[in-house]
Amino acid sequence: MKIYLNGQLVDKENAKVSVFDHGLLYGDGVFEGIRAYNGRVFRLDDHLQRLQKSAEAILLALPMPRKSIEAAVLDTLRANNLKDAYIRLLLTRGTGDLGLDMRKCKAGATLIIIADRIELYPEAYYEKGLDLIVSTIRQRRPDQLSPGVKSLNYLANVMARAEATRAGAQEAVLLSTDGYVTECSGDNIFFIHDGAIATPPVHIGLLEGVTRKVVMELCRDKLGTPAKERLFTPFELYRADEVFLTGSAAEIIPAVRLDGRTIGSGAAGPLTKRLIGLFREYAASPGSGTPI
Ligand code: PXG
Repeated sequence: MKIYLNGQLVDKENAKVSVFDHGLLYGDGVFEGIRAYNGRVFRLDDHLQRLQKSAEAILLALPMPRKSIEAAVLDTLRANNLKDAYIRLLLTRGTGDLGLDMRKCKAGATLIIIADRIELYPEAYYEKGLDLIVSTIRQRRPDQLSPGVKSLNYLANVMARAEATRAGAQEAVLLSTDGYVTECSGDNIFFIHDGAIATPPVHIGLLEGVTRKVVMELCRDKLGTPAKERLFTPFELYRADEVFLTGSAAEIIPAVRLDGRTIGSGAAGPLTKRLIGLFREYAASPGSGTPI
């Protein structure tokens, strides 16, 4: 396996970064999780735009223009002969000293691109659905580091996911400090009630998922039912007809239980199933990504 590391494709064994990299010392960096389907990198422009915004938010300059990062992603996929893949792009502050001061990271950002085979959720979950819990860990407030920044600080999300695992569930819902649903530890969330589709608004504090955006386009253009961005509490999820999560890894996946309470019929609902079909159709179409 070849890994892209600061301008070079190196063997996995040689893909090493300094222990003084602030990405390791402080989680000081940003990342993207991207998919490639059938020889095309899914919505690569959207991912690189989000990367740039995340980097700007933490005062980190891209080490090269966006077009060059795009070329590096494509090169990495070609070097590994991958047509379907999960791509992890990391941009760290780079090598500094043991202090917090980012000015000490003089060599500039570290750019890493890893392209690997995809570890898919078992197909059965797309039928039977996931179990969710409401996490005891609240979403970061928007006046802390914005949840819209896809930073390397994922410990709260990791702990929320571990909480779900301990409860026998697969994902954890993060509430805002005043109790509104924001998103999950690694996915955005939607629900359907009486034919209306809703998802939390960006301003509540969430990662603006690329899959979320595509699903909103599909709702508007293919279902003729635009998803409404609005605040809601877990109570509305309990009584929803359907709940589904979206993310680059999961795509669109139904959720059928929350804190042990059954949602809707307790299995994937009809609109969720339609959206899964529409999403897969779209992901396989030429317009959905950048050719490798
Ligand atoms: N919210 C959060 C907090 C995320 O981390 C999403 C939503 C969905 O965004 P996209 O752009 O992927 O539709 C994410 C991204 C994993 C994994 O291994 C998933 C993410 C990040 C890191 C790892 O499942 N999800």
